[in-house]
Amino acid sequence: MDSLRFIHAADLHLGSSFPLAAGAAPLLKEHFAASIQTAVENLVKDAISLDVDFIILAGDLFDGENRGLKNQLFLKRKLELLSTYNIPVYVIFGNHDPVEYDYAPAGWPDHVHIFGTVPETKVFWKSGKPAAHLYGCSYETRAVRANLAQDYKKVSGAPFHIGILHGQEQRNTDHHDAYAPFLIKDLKEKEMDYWALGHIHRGQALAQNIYYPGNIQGRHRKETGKKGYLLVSMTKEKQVHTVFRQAAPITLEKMEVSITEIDSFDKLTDKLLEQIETYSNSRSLGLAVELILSGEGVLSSHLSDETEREEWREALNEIGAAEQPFFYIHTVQNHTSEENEQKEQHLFLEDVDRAADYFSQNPEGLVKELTPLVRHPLAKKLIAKDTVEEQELIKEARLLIRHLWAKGGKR
Ligand SMILES: [Mn+2]
Repeated sequence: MDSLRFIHAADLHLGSSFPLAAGAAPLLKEHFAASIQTAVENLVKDAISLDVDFIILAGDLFDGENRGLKNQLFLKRKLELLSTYNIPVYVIFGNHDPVEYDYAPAGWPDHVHIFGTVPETKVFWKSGKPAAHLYGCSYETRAVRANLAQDYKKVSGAPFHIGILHGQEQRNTDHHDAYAPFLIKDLKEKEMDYWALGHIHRGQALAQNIYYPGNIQGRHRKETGKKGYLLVSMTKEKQVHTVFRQAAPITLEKMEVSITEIDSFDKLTDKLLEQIETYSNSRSLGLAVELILSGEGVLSSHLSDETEREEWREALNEIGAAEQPFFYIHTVQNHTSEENEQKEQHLFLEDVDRAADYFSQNPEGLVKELTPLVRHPLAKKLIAKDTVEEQELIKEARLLIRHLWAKGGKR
C-alpha cells in the first residue's frame, strides 16, 4: 500500500464581488476582481508542480446559484490542464451552487468527478489498483438541513477512505440554522482516514483528521488572514499530515495602530507603513486593511472629523496603490479619544463595562438579545447572522459607546 498526497480546497466562491474595493484605484479594483481566479490558477499550478495524487473541492465552487457561464468555463479550462498530468479532481457542490438550479451547463472534463445529491463512493485508482475510496454528496437545493454525514457508508476495498462534506458542526442552540449539520462524533464514527470539509471560511481542524481549509481568497472584512488550501499527506500507517499553503493573491487584515504620543499625521502615517511592511509575503499581490485607530492623543479630534479622516485614508491609499505589494485601506475605525477623556470615570460607563463583562462571559445571552435584531428585515440586509463574532462585537460596542460618550460630553 502506497502513501497518498492530495490537495484539499473548498469555498472558491468564483464570481464573488468585492464591495470593500469599491473606492479603490481602477488597477487595484481589477486585481480584486481577478483575485479568486488567480488563487485558482495558483492552486492548479501547485497541484502540477507538487505532483499530487488528486484534488478535492469541497463545495461552493461558485458564489451564485446560476454559477455564471464565464466562471464555469474558466474553472473547466483550468482543471483541464490537470488531465495531461493525470490528476483527477473530486467535486461536491454546496449551498451556494446547489445542483437543482437552472444554470447554463458548461460540462466538465472526464477527470473531474462530480458527486450526486445522494451520498456515493468514487474510487481513486493508482498503478492499476484502487488506492482510495472517496465519499461525497452535493447539495440538491440551497438549504440542506439534514445530517448528510450520517448517510455516508464506508465501503471496503481500498487502503484509504476519505469523506467529503460541505456542512457545519451542530453546536449549541444558536446554530439551529446550520447547513448539513453534524456532530464531530458522527464523523468519527464513520472511521474515515480523513474528512475534507467545506463551508466554514476560517481554516481549522475539528480533530486530527477532520479539516476545513478555509476559503481560497478572502472577500469580506471578516475573512482575514492567509487564504489557500491544505496539502494533505497520508502515510501507509494512516498518519495524516497537513500543510496550509497560500493561494490567495490578496490578503485581508485588521490592523490596530495607537495614536498615543503621536502629534502629527506624517508620524502616524510612518507608524502605519512600518506595520504594513511586516505583513508582506512572497505570494502577495496586495493587502486590504481594516484600520483600527486606538489610544489617546492630540490627533483624536481630527480623526473624529469624517472629512479629515477620509482625506487621510485617500492619501494613504495613493501611497498604497504605488507600492508592490500594494496595500488598500478599505475602512478606518476611529476608537481614539482625546487625552484625559478616558480617565474620567462615570456611573454610566461603569454600567457599560459591567454589561460588556456580563455578555462576554455569557455569549448565549447576547445571541438571545441579537436574534430579534438580525431577523429584522432592515437589519438583515446589513448583518449576516453567521458573520457575527460575539467577543469582537462586545469589544467594538464598548469602544464605540465610550467614544460617543466622550464626544457628547464636550458639546
Ligand atoms: Mn457554503
